[in-house]
Amino acid sequence: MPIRRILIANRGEIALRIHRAAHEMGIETVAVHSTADAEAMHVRLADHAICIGPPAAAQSYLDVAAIISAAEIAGADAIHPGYGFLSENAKFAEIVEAHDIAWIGPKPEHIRTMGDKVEAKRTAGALGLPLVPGSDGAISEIVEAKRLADEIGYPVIIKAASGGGGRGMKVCSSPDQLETLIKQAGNEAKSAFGDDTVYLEKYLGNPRHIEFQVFGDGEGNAIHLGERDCSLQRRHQKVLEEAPSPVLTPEDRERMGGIVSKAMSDMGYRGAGTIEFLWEDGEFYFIEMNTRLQVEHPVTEAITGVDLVREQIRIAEGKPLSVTQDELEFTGHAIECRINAEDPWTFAPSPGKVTTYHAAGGMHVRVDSGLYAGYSIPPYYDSMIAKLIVSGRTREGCIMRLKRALEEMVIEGVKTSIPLHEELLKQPDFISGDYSIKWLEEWLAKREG
Ligand code: MV4
Repeated sequence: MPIRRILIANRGEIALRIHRAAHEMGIETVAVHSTADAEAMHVRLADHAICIGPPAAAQSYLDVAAIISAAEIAGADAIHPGYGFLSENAKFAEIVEAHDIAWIGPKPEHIRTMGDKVEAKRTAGALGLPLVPGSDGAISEIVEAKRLADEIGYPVIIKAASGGGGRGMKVCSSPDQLETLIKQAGNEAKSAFGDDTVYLEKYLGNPRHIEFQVFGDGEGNAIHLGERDCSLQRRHQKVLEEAPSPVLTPEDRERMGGIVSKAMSDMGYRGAGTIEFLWEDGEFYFIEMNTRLQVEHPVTEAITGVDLVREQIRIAEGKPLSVTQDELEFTGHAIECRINAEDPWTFAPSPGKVTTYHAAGGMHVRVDSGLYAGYSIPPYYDSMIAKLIVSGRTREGCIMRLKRALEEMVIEGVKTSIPLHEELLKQPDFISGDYSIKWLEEWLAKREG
């Protein structure tokens, strides 16, 4: 069924990103917004706008009844959830579909499976993805956990089944701490997620975070769009992402890409997904799957030429994938810098009025942002205010262009992470591509000291 009017259940740059894809397809858009976002760019550009509540996300962007009502009132025939908020809420996806509104996202059952990290791992294993050695499912008995940890060797990591994104993890380096840490992890998981289920894995000391972008049509056809290296993170927040990963060969990509697309084909996956791996000593280990579009999707768009949001919308319309694996080519290199309204060194949030705004431009430079001069960044939401995505034929050329583009960006009135990115690009370890998930925090600690 062709889609005619999409309700965008999100805000900021991703709401704008979805609006742009929709308009390029001749589809109308409906923005929903909190009272704090009345002056936001996504509200200004959309064909229709509905205020759905007060600033607190729980009473606006997370309010299922308010969003469904807005869709009915506006006559939207589809909902795109963006990332965050309700994007990985299986119940919401079911409610949308029960209202005969097209859900621009994966099948609810797949969202649910991947949201439970124990179920996700079991499913991934059954589909042939390589796993981190660890417990086969949840830990039920301490003695069992002890035996397993002895077998795989310390250190081990205890993770919450409902966690994800690094929340509720405990590293354990000796048998005498194991029982305490399992109980602690269980208690913390119970109060944070209402679920005390935990599982155990071998702790990888110095891995990279490499994720594969996948797409399925829900009928057994699936492709991969290569990987992104997202190892540069601080407190589980990605800072800079690149594609391809500096450490993979085309053969590695083809081999892992083949494995992930076969897995998605076998499960009948629909829409966009990201399969996250830790990569250490040349081996991949599945950790989680995200059943949504990701913040860093533009680096994949830059090296493949595929509009991922357009692809999501086409699939929700019941159309086939617009490219075959054989037609896909990975060309050049792309890097994304996340620009946050925060102090570049203390990371303290810096909301407020943007007095001057000038976006970088030029060849192979893309800025995804809802900023404009005079806009007031509200204090209630995520601090990411812009993404700068630069591409080039080589990684070296891409880094040079990124430096130039960062020089051009002007955001005044609030503090931003631009100076952090400028310093980061000068670091020899970044330039050589020699960094793991630990590198950024170690570098920041050294700068302070
Ligand atoms: C791990 C790990 C080491 N060993 N699992 C953090 C977020 C969640 N997605 C999984 N995470 C990790 N799982 C094992 N067996 C280290 C991390 C981790 C991490 C992973 C990706 C990117 C940044 C990270 C920062 C700290 C820890």
